[in-house]
Amino acid sequence: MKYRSICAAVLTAALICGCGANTQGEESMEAASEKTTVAETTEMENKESFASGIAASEDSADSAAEASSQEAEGFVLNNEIEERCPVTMTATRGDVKYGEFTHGTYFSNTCGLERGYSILLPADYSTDKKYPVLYLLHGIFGNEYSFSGDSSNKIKEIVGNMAAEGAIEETIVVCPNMYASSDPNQQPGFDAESVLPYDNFINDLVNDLMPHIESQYCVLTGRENTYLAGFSMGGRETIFITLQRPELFGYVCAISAAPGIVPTKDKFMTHEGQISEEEMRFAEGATTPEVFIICCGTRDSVVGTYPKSYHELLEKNGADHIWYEVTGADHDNNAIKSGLYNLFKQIAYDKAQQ
Ligand code: FER
Repeated sequence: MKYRSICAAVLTAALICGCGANTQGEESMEAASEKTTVAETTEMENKESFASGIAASEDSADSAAEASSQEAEGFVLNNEIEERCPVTMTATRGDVKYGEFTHGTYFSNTCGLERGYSILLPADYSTDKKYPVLYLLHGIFGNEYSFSGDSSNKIKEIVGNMAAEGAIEETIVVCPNMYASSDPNQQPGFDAESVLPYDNFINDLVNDLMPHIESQYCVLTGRENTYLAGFSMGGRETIFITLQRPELFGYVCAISAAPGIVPTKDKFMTHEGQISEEEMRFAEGATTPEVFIICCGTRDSVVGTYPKSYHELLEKNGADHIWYEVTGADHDNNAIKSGLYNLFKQIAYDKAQQ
């Protein structure tokens, strides 16, 4: 199924969602920054929070009120975006066996180094079966442990519960280290040179990591079985990689994508841009993803309205995608849980139509 720039009709709070949309640019980023001084200072002091979506406001949305407002029955197969990942999908269920993260390494010809990744294999992973794979990209200052080391993102539960319900196939999740530098001492930061290894990750992923995963694990190959998602810096690279290599990834979700795909200046740095605004499109005649989601919290204190601006550029340039906002979510796990849930839900729906 293909979508033409769907501004998703969300199940809840569509009106609030519209009001929450800020105008793009320095001014709105600054305004957001003033409003969230305390939270933001905490964010800046804790680099890990950038990488994995841990934010001060995180627990607010998992309130009892929210839980009780959610439908008690299980997963309903349709193609509607649900702003919040249902608590039934993040819950640890007694009758479900969840996978565990392990760590592996591969030699990256791109970087000339041995590099690490975390991998979530289904609980009953068997070499007699083959599984689809999600490549999940962390935020700035992160590494291959950013997602696996944060149990509050509920990745294991969301994948495990949706597979247990029969909505999706059991799926392998690979969390790479996205900082693809050939200098083991290079450090990420908010300047052009320090960001370059993130933009180099496309080469490491396509030429080194994907062949490694496909040769070492029982994975289904091809775009219909290869998914890509990322948070913040990982969301930015998710969009960039998808536009460059749309034939490789059938199902994609960019969560709270960071600025810098196209030229801009935000409160952190000036971005030369990976591509021009005109290039924010799929090449003529390209095979494009079946599902391409771009989403962000309405209260994102780090990337502000940049994800919305990506949606607007893609729409202007005729690139199919789904855009939605997560009401009240900051730069945090609420956005991550929502994005991952909706990605899997769209995969479930799309595959059920085939
Ligand atoms: C920026 C703003 C946000 C930026 C990166 C981020 C490289 C990433 C944030 C994150 O990953 O959480 O200007 O420039």
